Amino acid sequence: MKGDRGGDREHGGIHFLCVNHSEMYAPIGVRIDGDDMPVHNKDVAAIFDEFADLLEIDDANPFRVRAYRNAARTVRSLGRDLSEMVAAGEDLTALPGIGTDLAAKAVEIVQTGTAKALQELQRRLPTSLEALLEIPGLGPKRIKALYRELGIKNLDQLEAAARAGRLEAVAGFGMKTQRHILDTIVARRTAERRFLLSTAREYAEPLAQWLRSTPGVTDVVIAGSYRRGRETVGDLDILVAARDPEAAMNRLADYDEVAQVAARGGTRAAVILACGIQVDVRVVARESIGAALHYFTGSKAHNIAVRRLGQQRGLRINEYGVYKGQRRVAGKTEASVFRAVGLPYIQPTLREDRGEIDAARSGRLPVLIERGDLKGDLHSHTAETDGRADLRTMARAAQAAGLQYLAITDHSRHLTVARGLDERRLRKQHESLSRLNEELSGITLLHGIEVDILEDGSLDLPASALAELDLVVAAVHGQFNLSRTKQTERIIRAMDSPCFSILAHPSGRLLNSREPYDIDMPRIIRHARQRGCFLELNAQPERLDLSDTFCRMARDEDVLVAVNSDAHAPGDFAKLDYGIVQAQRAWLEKSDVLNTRPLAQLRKLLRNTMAS
Ligand code: DGT
Ligand code: CA
Ligand code: CA
Repeated sequence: MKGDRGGDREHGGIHFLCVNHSEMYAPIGVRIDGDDMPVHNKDVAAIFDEFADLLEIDDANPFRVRAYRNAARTVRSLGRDLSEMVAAGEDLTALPGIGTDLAAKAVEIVQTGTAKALQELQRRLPTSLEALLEIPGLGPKRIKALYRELGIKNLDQLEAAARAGRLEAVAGFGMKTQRHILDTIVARRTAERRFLLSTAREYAEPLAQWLRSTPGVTDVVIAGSYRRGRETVGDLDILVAARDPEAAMNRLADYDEVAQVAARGGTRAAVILACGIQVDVRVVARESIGAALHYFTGSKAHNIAVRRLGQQRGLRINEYGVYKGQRRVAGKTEASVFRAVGLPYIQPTLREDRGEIDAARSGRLPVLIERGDLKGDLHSHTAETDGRADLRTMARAAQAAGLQYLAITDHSRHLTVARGLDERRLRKQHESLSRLNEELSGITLLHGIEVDILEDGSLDLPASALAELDLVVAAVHGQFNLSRTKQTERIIRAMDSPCFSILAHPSGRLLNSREPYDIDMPRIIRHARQRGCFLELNAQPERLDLSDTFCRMARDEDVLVAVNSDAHAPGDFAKLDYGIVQAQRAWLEKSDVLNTRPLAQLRKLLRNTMAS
């Protein structure tokens, strides 16, 4: 914010929300015939995935199915705009896994928003089948079985069949699966729709940039839960400081991706973007932007607590300013609002009424970790398993992201879908990695593994093989539905293995699609402290696991947290930003995070987790 230099910049702010991403996210100029919506990489990838799903339901050749899935992954992690490449006439077959046929389809999708072959497939199969794919545990194979054997074509029929107990008759479906499917359908129906922070960002930043380019607009800030860095966002709240509100409103209505103007007044509007996100826009006068920003950043609970403090001082606080009687005493900057109630500036990531006001009052606000504090990353993959790039490329990308060390932690053999490593391949990787380390300067590779925690809590590789490594990252990748006791015991037993450094994505949740598994997380956190091992905060925007509350619990129990990218591609180190925002929401300081340690110190801490 230009007008608020005394505000979040000075105090650190949320790193990624302050960076100017206009180049990366500027709206693109490609137009679809008869429609004005640009096609994003995400849309192309979704169509490739849809191809794969439908082909699989249709019993197509598995190699064809896999080709589409690989293409979807390539497009998703491309890091460049496919539509720009098409517009520039670049050769798409140069991309990994994209042959002539897929390249032609990609061009067709970019230019028309769809593919003829897909429409043919859709005509052949009931389209409502696709909605079934949204139910966790229902893959194309099972959907095919339901369709062929019970004639189930849509969610309603699936729900009815599950209620009547008819699913059990189909091979591969037990009572538990049936119960699970029913629960999920009901939960979906009632859950309000929220968007991942990363998805919100993809749409919010170009819109903000668009509004910024309106003559007379001096400031545009995305407030609300987005600015607080919540893992999911219900809607976007954008504040615009402008001389001419009317011009700003017209500009908003002209935006490419506005699908519907739900409400419009002189200084406020609510629009719905094509992707389904609602955006509330408010135009405010420049002198009250601070007060508006504080108000619309929230959270509501935080606002109420601040207002109460104001009342004790005889102050009235609203979105226009802070008032003593008729006189306005603050509101030009956010910092001035806090000052008026006797508080230092509180960063947006802390504003949840979770103790930040007391901490501010007594001068005990945490000095929050920032992206620049990270010295390394302790969880990443290469093409040896399910990553996209080789050791050297990943090392260079980590270095370019400002890191000094990177742990390579590919999957272990049990995870066959990822071509997990057995002892022999692990040893071979160790040799390549050691050789590469001699050659590299400015970045050091550590050798680890993301080893599967098996159902009984043992690790997927023997201690003798693991003991050769610098660290062991361990994770649950299956049997998500064990009872709470069994699941908790499983993880605790794993932690007690001779080599166990970090528990990766501890709850297993996938935001908006998979619930965390049922475990006693406080007990796991306490056990980690006794064992002297660490917990991960996985920075993938659909994981952000540990959650902010458990992450804060780990801090309170003195368990160091590793903020890891879980990178599968060179571009993935950018995701560390999301992990940092989540860490801030958990009140973490630099000293609470394992991978802020210089390499020598880190090695010592890791060595203590490994059998000697
Ligand atoms: P969301 O959209 O569900 O992810 O969460 P928020 O926090 O963005 O909530 P939203 O969009 O309903 O409102 C944006 C901000 O406006 C909210 O964080 C605080 C402020 N606000 C909204 N309603 C009230 C209210 O009734 N009282 C106060 N004090 N503030 C409010
Ligand atoms: Ca909101
Ligand atoms: Ca709102």
